[in-house]
Amino acid sequence: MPKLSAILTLTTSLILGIAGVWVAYNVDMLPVSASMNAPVYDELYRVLFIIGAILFIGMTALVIYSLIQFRRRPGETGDGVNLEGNISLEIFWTAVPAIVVLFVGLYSYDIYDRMGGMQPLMHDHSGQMDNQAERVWGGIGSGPIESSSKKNSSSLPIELTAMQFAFIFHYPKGDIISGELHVPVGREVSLKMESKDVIHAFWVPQFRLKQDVIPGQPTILNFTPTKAGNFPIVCAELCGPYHGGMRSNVIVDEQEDFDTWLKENSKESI
Ligand SMILES: [Cu+2]
Repeated sequence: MPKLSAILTLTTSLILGIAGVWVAYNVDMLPVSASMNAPVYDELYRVLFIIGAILFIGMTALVIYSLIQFRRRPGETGDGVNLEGNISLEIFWTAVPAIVVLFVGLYSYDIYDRMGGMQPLMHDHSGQMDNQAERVWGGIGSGPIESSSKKNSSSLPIELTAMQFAFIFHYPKGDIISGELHVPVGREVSLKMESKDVIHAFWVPQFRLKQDVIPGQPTILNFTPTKAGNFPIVCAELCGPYHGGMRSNVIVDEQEDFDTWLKENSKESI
């Protein structure tokens, strides 16, 4: 016959687990997901939310229970019970957080890798461009525009210059300069980013993407938008007194609308 306390612990854990999962699947605090990268990020977020919800509900319930159960009763004036410690309890509450933190660490690494975070941003240690960067960016800036458009690449190359306090986008194809980022839906964009002054950060919450923009060291950020719409670009690095106003927009268009925009703004067509 199992002890009553064991049954109680098991039942409480089960209820807590179910409550945690329910909260994580029913409380939606994230903005719409608009890039191929977003579902991967959201998966990690959900797992962290489950763990957080279990801890929050469990601890709050325990605090409320203790407040009521162990309150001072009328007439009680003595000290509390003298507790000497409990070795197995110490081991248990050290091991459980250790396992949870280790799991979260390894799982986050896996998610970051699946999001492409472990690929070199542009150059490897010897200063060479990695294959993908070379494929997209190899011919740009060093030759006529035709040579880049002929390259067998499906990525759309766009250059981003960040400065206090603006984002400027340059499209090598068509030589377009824009204060807003226009991209077609469903096509990979390769953003080559460099800062003119201090460190800024390119952040689009709906894409679940945030990447530092660094002076003197170009970084490449690849992403594929999956939803047409207008999303904010926010500078996420405190970069000076007007950092809070350093914002822009990314306009994700259907392919035809994007082609029209490209044609209307292209210097080559004039
Ligand atoms: Cu900034």
